[in-house]
Amino acid sequence: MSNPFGTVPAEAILEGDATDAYFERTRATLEHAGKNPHVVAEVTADQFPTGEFEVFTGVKDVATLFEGRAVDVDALPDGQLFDGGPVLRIEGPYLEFAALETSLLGFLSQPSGFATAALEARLATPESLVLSFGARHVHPSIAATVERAALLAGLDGFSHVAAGDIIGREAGGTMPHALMFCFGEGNQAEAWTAFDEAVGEDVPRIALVDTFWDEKSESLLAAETLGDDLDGVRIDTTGSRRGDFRHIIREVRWELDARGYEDVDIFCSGGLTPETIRSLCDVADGFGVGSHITGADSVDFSLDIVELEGEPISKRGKLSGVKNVYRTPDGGHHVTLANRDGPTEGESLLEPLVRDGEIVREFALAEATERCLADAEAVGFDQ
Ligand code: PCP
Repeated sequence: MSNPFGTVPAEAILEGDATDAYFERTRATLEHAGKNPHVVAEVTADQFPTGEFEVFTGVKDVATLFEGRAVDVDALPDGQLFDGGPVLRIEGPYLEFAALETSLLGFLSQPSGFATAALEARLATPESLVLSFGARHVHPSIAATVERAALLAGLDGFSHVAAGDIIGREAGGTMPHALMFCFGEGNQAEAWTAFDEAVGEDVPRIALVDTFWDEKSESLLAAETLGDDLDGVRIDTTGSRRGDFRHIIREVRWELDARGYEDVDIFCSGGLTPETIRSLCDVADGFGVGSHITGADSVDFSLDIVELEGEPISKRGKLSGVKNVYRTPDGGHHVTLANRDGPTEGESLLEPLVRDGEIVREFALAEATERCLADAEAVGFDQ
């Protein structure tokens, strides 16, 4: 299949060609020496619990990567939080998976970063509508990865259409500034009326009200134009014009209320962070969040061999031996050697993912979201 955008095709990932060159040298060297040791390797970000929790996701893609490989893989459940110790464990002949390390870590690192940032936005305002608007900031080939991570962390919706097809949820959205430009300054009412006439009834009537005039004027015009049909206004005031954004929103609310438009909601977008969301959530009804999620740091996962032919081994600074991780009722995350007892009442978190090349887990997004939000509460996820 042609690949006009220069992205690495799925076939190359599955075949292990999406790898770092030194793994190819490793294969050549081990084959030359007649070695292919039986190992256990673990993926970790931090060895010991740090108290700084992050969301684990990307595991569905990892399962696909390992399907058909003669290895066993255990991993945290999708959406589980962690702050140290292994999140994933592989056991088998090293050459069965050596070349997969690069893709394996990539499948986990970036989505886990997206989901952690999305959880921060979610918990900044648990009761408000929060939507993922950031697909435009990433390569389109990973838009569904962004949107799935956002939903996993409990966001209410997302904007990217093709991502929706992949995830099985419909994308949401109303109008960009481009639509307003096409009608021109002074013709905002015409634009909103045409929108109201053109789009399906299931699409909320949210008028974009910061394009040409001040937010108060355009909001009142939208309310007068669409009347009871208007569900809300969106304010995306650019940073250079923002001044006191909270004051602008309160002023719009006041003026809408003063004219009887109490049912018109106010939505905000543009450069929002958990901090700004927290500062606005008592005056705005919903938020579109993009760059806070898409600009999240990837989780710094690495893969290390911890057991060689049944004997513990490790690089300096890493912990040898096969480990288990546990969640205790007080929200603790505990790391122990797998051949020792875990903490009293500890729930063991690593679960079978692949057994001798067969995927032995199902991946339901709703279940992962429920787990993520419950675990965030259990561990006291600190934004
Ligand atoms: C919104 C905003 C940001 C987009 C969404 C993502 O776009 O202006 O560019 O939010 P972020 O700042 O959190 O990443 P629209 O107002 O829909 O964009 P446009 O001006 O292109 O119409």
